[in-house]
Amino acid sequence: MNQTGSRWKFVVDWNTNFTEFDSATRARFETWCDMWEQDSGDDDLIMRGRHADVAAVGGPMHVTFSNMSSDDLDTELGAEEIYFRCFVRNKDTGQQPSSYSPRVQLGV
Ligand SMILES: [Ca+2]
Ligand SMILES: [Ca+2]
Repeated sequence: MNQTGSRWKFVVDWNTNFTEFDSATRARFETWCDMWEQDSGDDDLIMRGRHADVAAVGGPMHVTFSNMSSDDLDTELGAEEIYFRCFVRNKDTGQQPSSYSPRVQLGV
């Protein structure tokens, strides 16, 4: 994560894992990460990530959210608790397990 003036850039490094069954069935998969801000009630969805088709081989993924403005990130008074939720969706079955990043606190 870095900041230039009121512009922010976030890089999400995560990993995908597939079973031998996933690979063997030649199912089609897509991945994406959404950016959220945590609240005590409903969290704020800051930005949806782009979907990308992937093969069922697994490995490290890098997703970049660049040129985010402080206004986009500012959902409340005080610090913002930003996290990412990343998905792998089986386009044939519709199953979409997901995982959450740690939260980072920002003053925007
Ligand atoms: Ca919050
Ligand atoms: Ca909020």
